[in-house]
Amino acid sequence: MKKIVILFLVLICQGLISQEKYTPAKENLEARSWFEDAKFGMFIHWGVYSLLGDAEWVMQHQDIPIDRYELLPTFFNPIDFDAKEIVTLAKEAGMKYITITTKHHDGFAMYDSKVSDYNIVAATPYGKDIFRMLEQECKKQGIKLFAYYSQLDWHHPDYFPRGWTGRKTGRPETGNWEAYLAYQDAQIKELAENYDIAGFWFDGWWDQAPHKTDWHEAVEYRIKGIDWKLERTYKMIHEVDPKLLIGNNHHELPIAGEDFQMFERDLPGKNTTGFGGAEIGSLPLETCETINQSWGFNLQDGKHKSVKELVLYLVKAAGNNANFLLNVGPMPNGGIQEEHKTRLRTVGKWLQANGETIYGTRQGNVTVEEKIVSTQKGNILYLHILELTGEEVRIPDFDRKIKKISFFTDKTPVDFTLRKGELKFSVPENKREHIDTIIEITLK
Ligand code: FHN
Repeated sequence: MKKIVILFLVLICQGLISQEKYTPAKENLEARSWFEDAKFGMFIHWGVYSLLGDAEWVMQHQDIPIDRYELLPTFFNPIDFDAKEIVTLAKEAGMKYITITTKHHDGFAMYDSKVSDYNIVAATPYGKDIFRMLEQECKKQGIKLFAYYSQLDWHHPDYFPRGWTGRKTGRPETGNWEAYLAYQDAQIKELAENYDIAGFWFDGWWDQAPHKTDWHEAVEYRIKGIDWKLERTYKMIHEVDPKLLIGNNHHELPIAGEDFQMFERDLPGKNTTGFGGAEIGSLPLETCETINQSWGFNLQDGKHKSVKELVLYLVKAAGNNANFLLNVGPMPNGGIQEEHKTRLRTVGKWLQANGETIYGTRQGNVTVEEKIVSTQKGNILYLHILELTGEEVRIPDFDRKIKKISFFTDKTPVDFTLRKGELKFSVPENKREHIDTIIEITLK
């Protein structure tokens, strides 16, 4: 009992148990349904860390102190960055939105921040606002733009008490947490006010969460009063613009003020990463993944996923009611690796042919392990057969009434039986698709 009370107090301190009610505005609800229809977005992790070719955690992984890390902006000059090319690539891939790091854990802003000079315009020889360029290009090409913002900050002196990362970056031994929150909120406010964005993708909350292996210390730690005041931040954002969608990668159930729930490197509810497994709430869902193994540019990482793996992830995400946010980490010159470009374009070709079974759908109610997932739009149910052993497909507990069934690709009819709740049909060799054999079921 005592443990439960402590946990409750801790969750209140962390702002994870909602104390206020949040009623989303009409335009917010409309934005949510746009989001759920969109299904596929491009995640971009880009910052001065790309110069070191060791991904976005390099400051922590190489224990780089702030005064050395601050040299990076002085020679960050991504002359090949081309907003038009990136947005065009996203469109070719069939993506409907882009979410880019406006500030990652290193604290460096990739937009023209008036709150701090530690940003791409004021502190680099490049001197241009890549976020603004993307915003304008997105508008031209009809793509929405989201701002990733890391609440965790390895650079700011007032980020104190420290969390469990960035302990060796040389921040002072004291600090004013409220001052840090004021700084953070001022940056978030300028992003909300000055850029035409669709919403925020927050990250880093977990830095102040209990260390997974040291629960007791962590409880004390939280009770000492580390409070992100998330609801205050969310309220401020929705006051600027009620339609802005807010998601926070805290790996917990959403709290009041949030508009979508995200999962990282896992389908909703799964926990292959060790930090997933959050309960699935009632908000729109999204899951994100990398093309190779890294978010930020990593020179040594050549383990690129195949087109098949990427499409399967997208289809499974849709079958689990989630959008898929697929990451690229631009190189220090602003360009995107060839291997990623070709994969994205090929995924886009698959979507050109099969997008009808993905965009604008919601999860169908049929799944068979991870071998078959389903999506649904109106009275059309799409069965995505992702793994087939033998010709025969049997689906138990099928409780819908069927008008007709056909192969999605060529609309030829499928012979089937539906007896005692078991749907049975065959997929001959010549009808099998390499990635996903789609069966279109018109329901009565
Ligand atoms: O630490 C970050 C990581 O660098 C990356 O931004 C991912 C994206 O989901 N989120 C954090 C880890 O949860």
